[in-house]
Parts: sequence; structure tokens; C-alpha cells
Amino acid sequence: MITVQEYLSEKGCEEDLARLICLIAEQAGPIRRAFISNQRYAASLNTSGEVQAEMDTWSDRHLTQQLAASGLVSRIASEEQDEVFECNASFGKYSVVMDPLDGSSLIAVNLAVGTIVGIYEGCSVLRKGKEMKAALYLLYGPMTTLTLSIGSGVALFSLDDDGRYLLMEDTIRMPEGTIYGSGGERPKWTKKHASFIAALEAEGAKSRYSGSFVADFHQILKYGGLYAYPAALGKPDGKLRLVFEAQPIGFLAREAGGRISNGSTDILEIMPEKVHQKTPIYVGSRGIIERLEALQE
Ligand code: AHM
Ligand code: MG
Repeated sequence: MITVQEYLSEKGCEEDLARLICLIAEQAGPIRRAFISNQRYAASLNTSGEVQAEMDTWSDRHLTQQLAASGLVSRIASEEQDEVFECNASFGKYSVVMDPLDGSSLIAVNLAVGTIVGIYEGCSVLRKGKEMKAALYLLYGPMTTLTLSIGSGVALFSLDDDGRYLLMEDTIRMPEGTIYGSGGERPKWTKKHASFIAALEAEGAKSRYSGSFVADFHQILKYGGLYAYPAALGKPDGKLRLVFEAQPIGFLAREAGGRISNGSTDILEIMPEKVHQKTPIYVGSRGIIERLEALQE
């Protein structure tokens, strides 16, 4: 079996980047162990105005401490922090963008949640997603898995009892599939979104949506189809965040042969204006995203 360390070395990944990726992946252990004693909601809101779960703040603090102590990172932009965190090691080679615990409203019902991370070289966190050096997510489901891209395809690893991430799939390719999941309230969907979903349903597409972006995307990565969190009446930018969620997941989708779009433009080509910027998201099989983009408003 090939470990993530061996995979990274075989791929010629630079040593510091490999160390950073492995350090982040190792935090799945402490994060998983923290779930049991952090089940409630915290008394705080994040910058997007959402109530934070205790696990949101725990994971954010934990990952920030680990990254700051690594000497590898100069800046961290987190969904759970108002401001960009400046590490003492301002000479750190990389910057990290992260959603420390995505899908946290599902912790209470024990559904799969995850950690989403994007890594840039240099000290800026406001970059086009296509400039990422690496993107990954940890998925805390029946197994703990690491889905990773360093810009040469997407690999999937599973954490074993000895704390090793073992390679399960070397080069994931996202097929043209028929699963779809869409967030937002149906009566508030735009006309374009509603008619696109109706067209997919008429063709036999099957709805599967849990409310955890990372878990819902993972099945699209494997089976193909569409994940959407669209613009809606009164919410032209949708719900999800460009920097912490859309860019890393979009990078992984593209590396697997899929696409990410805001409905008209490739999200990986968009330069963020602010860290907590939101964006409508359509991510999935290339053909489906291209069809959507070709539709008129
Ligand atoms: P979170 O990062 O605070 O968990 O919020 C984002 C989550 C996504 O994981 C998920 O796709 C979406 O919000 C679900 O929203 P909704 O409950 O509106 O379907
Ligand atoms: Mg999230």
C-alpha cells in the first residue's frame, strides 16, 4: 500500500508543501476525537452571520495553532475568523484558506462533515483559484478520507488505525453522471436554475443532498452529476464562500476533469475582492456545467 508521504514524493511534490499537506491531514485524528465533547452550538456568529457550532470554533482554533506553529505558513484565511490571521512566521512559504468544519449543522445528527483547505504559495490569500498549489478535503464519514490534488490529478486516501493515509485511488476522473443536489429554497430559486433542475429531473436525474458541501461534492466527484448552491431571490450571491469553499473544491473538480462555475463564469478564473465573498456555485461533470453556462437568463 502506498502512503500519502510516498505518493507525494513519487509525484515530486516539494518537501515543504508535502510537510504542510501531511500536517493538515494528521489533524483529522484530533478533530474526530473532539466531536464527542463539542456537540453544541457556540454563542457566536461567524462573519457570514451564521451561528457557529462548538466544533467550528474548536477546529478553527486547533488548525490555526498547528499551521501557525509549523513555520510553513504566513497567512491563514478561515471561514470562522473575521480577519486574515497573520502567523508570526510571516516568512512562511505558503498561505492557507480553509473551512475548518464544513457542514457543521449536521454534527448533531451524525452525518458526514469535513475540512476544506486550499494552499497558495506566497503570502496572499486573495488569489484566483487556478493559482492554487494544492487543495484537499478531509471527510469524516464511516471512514476518514483525504481527497487531494497538487495539480496533477486527484488522489483519494483512507486513514488506517495506525494513523497512515493509504492510497485508495490514484487518478479519480469525474464521470458524466445523473445525481444532483441543490441548496436553497425552491420557491426562491431563479427561473434559470429552476428550469435547469427541471430539465435534469425530466432526463431521470436523481436528487441526493445532505447539506454538507464536502460530502455532497464527494459523491459527485465519484459518481458524476451536479452540486449547486444557486443565486436566489434576495440572495444574488447564494450562500457558499468563494475563497474557503468554492476555490478549493473547484480546483479538485477541475483536476478530476469536472468544472466549477458561478452560472456563467469559471469560478477558478475569478479574482476575489474580499475574503468572505460569497458566490453561487455549480460544480460537477463538465458536460452538465457547460450546458448550464450555455443557457440564457
Ligand atoms: P458551513 O460551512 O457553515 O457548514 O455552511 C455551509 C454549508 C454547506 O456545507 C452546505 O452545502 C450548505 O451550507 C447547506 O446549506 P442549507 O442548509 O441551506 O442546505
Ligand atoms: Mg462550509
